[in-house]
Amino acid sequence: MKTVYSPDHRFHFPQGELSGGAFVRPFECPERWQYIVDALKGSGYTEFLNPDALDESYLLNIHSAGYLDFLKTAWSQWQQAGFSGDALPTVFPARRMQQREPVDIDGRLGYYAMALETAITETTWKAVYSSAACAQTAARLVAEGDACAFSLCRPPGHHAAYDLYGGYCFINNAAVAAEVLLAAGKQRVSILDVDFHHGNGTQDIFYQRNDVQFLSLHGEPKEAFPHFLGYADEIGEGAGEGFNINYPLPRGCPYQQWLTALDDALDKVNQYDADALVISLGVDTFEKDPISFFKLKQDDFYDYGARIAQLNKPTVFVMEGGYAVEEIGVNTVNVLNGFLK
Ligand code: 7XA
Ligand code: ZN
Repeated sequence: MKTVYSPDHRFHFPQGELSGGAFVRPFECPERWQYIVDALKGSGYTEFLNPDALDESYLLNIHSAGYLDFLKTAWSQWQQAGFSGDALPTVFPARRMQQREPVDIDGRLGYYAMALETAITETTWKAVYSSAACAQTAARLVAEGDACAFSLCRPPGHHAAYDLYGGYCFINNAAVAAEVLLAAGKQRVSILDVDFHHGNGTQDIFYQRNDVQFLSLHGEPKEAFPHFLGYADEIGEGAGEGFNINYPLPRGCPYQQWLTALDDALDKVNQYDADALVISLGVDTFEKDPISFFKLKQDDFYDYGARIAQLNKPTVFVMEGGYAVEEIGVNTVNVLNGFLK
């Protein structure tokens, strides 16, 4: 399996994140990438490549033009407004308020944000661009005949919706991969999201479509971020009805219970007859993850990687979350090793 990665991920590293009332070092930090690379190399992976230049037309299929313009210009507008720290939203278009894009940068940040832990820095766009480019190239490899590929995306993407950023995400990398596969001739792509958090952005982007099936196993929204999406009764709309499948799972969820949901999701991918698979691979389901509440152990990652392989579909793995930093490499590589066994 080839890994597509970029050193440009380092261009995104905000000064801090608001968490539990304190401004803390971001959980989504650059060492995550290095631990994964080290674990891949330590486990015998030898094929690493940098991404092709990003074809931005893929982005316009999944994000609004206004949102993309915002991501590219937010920092300079923030700086021109006289601010020097990282750009963070402070005001949101909440219930009974207008959903119109303001001109002022404070207003624009709140208009496009779904949460305020995610800062934009001077060089964030460079990292975001490289992350999406990794997903594009990994999907190209699979579209051209590789059985599988791993896109080591950083920052992650599955919370990024049509016109919203947050949860450490800006461009939806899994959606980029799906679009590349469809453009290359695949008819039906399943995106299986095994990150602890609901992939609200991916759901949003494909909610009315039937060429992409979205399945997500995640902490139930009553208790877990992103809180406002991810319920089982969200099944898709219009042409997309029946193609969005959520598995909200309780606090303390052990592997056997998680696996029951996974097996059901794998059956549904088969019923859909997907001709390609994108895995939104977050390993924050790990029992020691500092911001999540499932109980998966290191060996469980290997086991479920092997189960995903039984689908026997061309597969693109796209990195999402995982914050038990010292174990993130082992857990990620366990999934890939299980898949390749
Ligand atoms: O999959 N998504 C993540 O791992 C990011 C979750 C962000 C949680 C922030 C809670 N304040
Ligand atoms: Zn997550």
